[in-house]
Amino acid sequence: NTKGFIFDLDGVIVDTAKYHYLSWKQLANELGFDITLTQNEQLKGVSRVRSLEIILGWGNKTLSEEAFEKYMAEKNENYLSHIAQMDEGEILPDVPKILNYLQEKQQGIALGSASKNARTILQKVNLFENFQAIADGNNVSKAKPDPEVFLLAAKQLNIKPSDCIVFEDAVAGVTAANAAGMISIGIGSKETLGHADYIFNDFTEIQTSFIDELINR
Ligand code: B16
Ligand code: MG
Repeated sequence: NTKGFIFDLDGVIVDTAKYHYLSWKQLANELGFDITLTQNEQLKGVSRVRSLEIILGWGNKTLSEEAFEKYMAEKNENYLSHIAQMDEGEILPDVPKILNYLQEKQQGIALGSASKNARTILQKVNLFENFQAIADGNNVSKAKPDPEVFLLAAKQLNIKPSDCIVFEDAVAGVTAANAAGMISIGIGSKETLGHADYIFNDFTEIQTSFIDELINR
């Protein structure tokens, strides 16, 4: 029995949301306003372009196309300077345990992330080799909640969508997984991820017996 297990990156494998926040905050400050951690929640799983659009809305700012591109590049440069400092210590608890278990059980393992920096981050935390397929912000045109990124991951694994399971921390990500016809597993709180098929606070709550159930269903 081979299933496809698709992992979101930010908020599931590593907590890069804090670095995205620092970089967006700096940019907002340059433009003369601030953004809060609560506002940052709304940027999770959202593409870089869409994030800047949302932030500009909060600050009541409009930018020329040229300035928009400049700020996007500047944000990413700043973000990459944080990423450069990352190592294996930033992998979220029990993620390696689950990845190793899936590998042992010869399951398909893929990444389904909105980030264009996904490969770099996986390499930094030394998990690149654990993934058979990577669908990320570089190979999709429609962002989550569109299911494109997860459907692409399934295709790369050569496993049909109904045999795939998605781990997601973002509202838009769970919606995307559901729209793809996959089993959705929310990593986070019941309040925000109530539309997921299963919800856990983090991977320490996921038993290997549960993984077995998913494999054999
Ligand atoms: P980048 P995920 C998403 O990653 C982040 O949650 C979101 O905050 C970010 O804007 C997006 O990636 C794009 O990232 O600027 O690196 O291309 O959760 O889908 O893994
Ligand atoms: Mg995420």
